[in-house]
Amino acid sequence: MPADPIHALTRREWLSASLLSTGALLVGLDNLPDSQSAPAQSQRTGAKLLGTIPFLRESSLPTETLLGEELDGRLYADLSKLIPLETATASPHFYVRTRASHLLDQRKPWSVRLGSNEHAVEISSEELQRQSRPQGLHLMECAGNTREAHFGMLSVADWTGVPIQFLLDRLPAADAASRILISGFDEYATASQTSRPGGSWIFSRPELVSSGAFVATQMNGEPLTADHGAPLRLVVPNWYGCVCIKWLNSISLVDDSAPSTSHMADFAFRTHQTGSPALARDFQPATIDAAAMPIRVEQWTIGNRIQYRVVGIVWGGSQPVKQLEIRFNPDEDFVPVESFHQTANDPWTFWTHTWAPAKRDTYVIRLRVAAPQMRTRRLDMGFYARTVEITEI
Ligand SMILES: Nc1nc2c(c(=O)[nH]1)N[C@H]1C(S)=C(S)[C@@H](COP(=O)(O)O)O[C@H]1N2
Ligand SMILES: [Mo]
Repeated sequence: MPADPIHALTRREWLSASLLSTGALLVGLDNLPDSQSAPAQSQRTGAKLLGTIPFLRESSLPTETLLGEELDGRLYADLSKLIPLETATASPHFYVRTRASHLLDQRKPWSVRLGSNEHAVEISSEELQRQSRPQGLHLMECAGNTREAHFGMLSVADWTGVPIQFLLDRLPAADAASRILISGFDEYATASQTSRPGGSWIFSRPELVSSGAFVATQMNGEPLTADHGAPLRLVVPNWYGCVCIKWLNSISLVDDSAPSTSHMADFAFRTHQTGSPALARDFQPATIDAAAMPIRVEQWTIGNRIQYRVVGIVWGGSQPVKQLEIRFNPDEDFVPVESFHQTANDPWTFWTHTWAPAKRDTYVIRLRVAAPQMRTRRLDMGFYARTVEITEI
């Protein structure tokens, strides 16, 4: 029997056991060769998955359930079910922040107005469908992705759409105008308890183009759903979701002294601006810093020994993280995450860490990136720390 049986599990043994425990069996089986015969218990090492330990101090709000309507509508993804074989979130489980307005008529033809004055032109959603190409897997995270939401305002989709340059090239020229205002349909039948209507953001042209922004027509090979912005939405890889304007209906030029939109003001704090800049040009790009969190703590048994395995994700930033460190409670030291290798910062990367808690206790699990030059503002403030209570060791 190996000294550290959980660690000695092959990747496939661990995956099959995790699949069984997370109820992801059905979605996972297709991708997992001969997993039908794979046991929740490893015959080779005798390690057996008992279940997962819930995170404490979060909320009792359900995940994967549509809550509320229109501007207050939400759906929190269930990150605890993620398995490394599935890089994209199934569309019905992709988080929702703001549901479609009851005033939106999905049957009417849709177009995007390019420009704002008498020279404005319209481009139809059919034309954009025709121009659409695969844009790859990209992660989206709401800037207001909180503990309350089990940090489930974070998902990945395989997108199809049209690079933003295609639309910028068709914008009628406007004197002295240097910034780009992108807006969506935002009229609602009911008043919101939490948000102001007005999904729009102002970008500089280089920011938009260099981020790889595109107008999405499909996610995961299907047309966008109403709640995800049908028929058209903006996607800006590596920027917070608040800039990914849904129900996109207008792109226009504004001048360099254009005031910030109300939507920008609402998200100023959550996108780490200094105060709430009055002018759009004083906004820093709303990019996502490198971040990491545990998504599940698995409890295993081998013979009469209990062991734990922490499973997590890393995302955001502008380049891959080389070394990730984990700490269980402030009085312990950060140690390198045992199994972690990141080759691309978008969409997300899975990591695992075997853990033998020294005593029965409540533990706060924190991650940090071992690279002082990398900006990790949310990790630094413990934003994604998660708490578990260990009652068996
Ligand atoms: N028109 C419009 N677009 C919008 C919003 C909005 O309120 N109105 N919310 C934004 C926010 S805050 C986020 S996080 C993303 C969420 O996209 P999703 O619901 O498809 O996950 O949409 C963005 N696009
Ligand atoms: Mo958001």
